[in-house]
Amino acid sequence: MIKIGLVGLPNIGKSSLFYFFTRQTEVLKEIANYPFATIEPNHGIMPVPDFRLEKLAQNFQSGKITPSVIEWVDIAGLVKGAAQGSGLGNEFLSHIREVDLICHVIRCFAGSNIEHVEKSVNPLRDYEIIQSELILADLQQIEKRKQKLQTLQKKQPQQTEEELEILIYLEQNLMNGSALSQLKLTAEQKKTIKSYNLLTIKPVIIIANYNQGAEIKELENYAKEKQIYFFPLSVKAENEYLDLSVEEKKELGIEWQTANLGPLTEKIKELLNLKVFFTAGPKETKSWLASKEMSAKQCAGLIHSDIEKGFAYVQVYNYQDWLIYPNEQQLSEKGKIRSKGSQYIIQEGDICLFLFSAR
Ligand SMILES: Nc1nc2c(ncn2[C@@H]2O[C@H](COP(=O)(O)OP(=O)(O)O)[C@@H](O)[C@H]2O)c(=O)[nH]1
Ligand SMILES: [Mg+2]
Repeated sequence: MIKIGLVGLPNIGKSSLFYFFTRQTEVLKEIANYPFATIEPNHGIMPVPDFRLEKLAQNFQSGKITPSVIEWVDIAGLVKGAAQGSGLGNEFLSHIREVDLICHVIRCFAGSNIEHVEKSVNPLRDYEIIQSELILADLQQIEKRKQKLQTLQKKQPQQTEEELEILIYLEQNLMNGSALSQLKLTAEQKKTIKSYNLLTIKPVIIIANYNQGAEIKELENYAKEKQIYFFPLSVKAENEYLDLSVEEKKELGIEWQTANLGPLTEKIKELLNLKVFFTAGPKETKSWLASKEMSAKQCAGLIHSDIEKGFAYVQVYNYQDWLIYPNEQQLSEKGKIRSKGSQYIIQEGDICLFLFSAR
């Protein structure tokens, strides 16, 4: 399952955001106005919104709708000096190593009643504090590997040379303050450095926790310049009005406080190179998240290992075609239903029926 880590300073709304995404009530006791209310990471899942799912389920009169899910990880706050171990920094940084994508959560809301570890609200400064700690942690990791290779160098000069060159290249960029995700690395280079489990190589998004009137422009412009996806959200208000409908919110004049998670999850899909395919029928309509390059047989394995093992073929048509020819007879007449073998690469929006022999 795809894991996304909520990363930021202490006491800025990470656990509140985790609750908004996952509705996991156990975290409520950790939403508190003091730093480090969260120590152990919280894990929870969120359904990926997809308007196509509802439409398909209606068509098939499905008894059940099951959206695909992603996992959010609420990680303890980092402080200045985390990479040197301040505030249990090393432990918290190690929790970030386990996620696929880093979601920087930045406090933009004003209000002196909520303690700020840096004593003032300054979104861009806070982002840079966290980013520096991630860069420092990567530099340490690279230094360790370099030392190891340098001792090996005398014995195996050829094997170590190429890797050392990559390490020096990464090191230089980190020392200039660049995250490794900003570099264009070849597939070969990526493979070499995969085992170091670096932090700044992970894709990044920013969530600005703001309220009405909060100053977010500077951070937003910075994100734009660096081509980092920027998503403003008013976490506290969202949680307060969680159960209100849009109409009820309109009556209260707070309809602006409904975050549309569609664009956010679309961006996550794009950054992690994911696609969605569907299985649909009267019993259940489901959406599935898979890596873009996954074949029909591999996708079948996401559903059940037996379907992968006994894979015969997949009967497939695409959602876009279904919109134009909304029943199987028309689809079939137009040649839009195809039978594909195990190596077929499932496409975004494919509606699949996997056929397999039970063994
Ligand atoms: N005024 C205001 N307070 C917030 C907002 N988001 C979170 N808080 C408060 O900030 C404190 C810390 O929130 P929490 O979610 O525990 O932050 P974490 O330490 O980053 O996990 C709690 O008292 C929250 O109620 C917000 O958007 N506005
Ligand atoms: Mg917390």
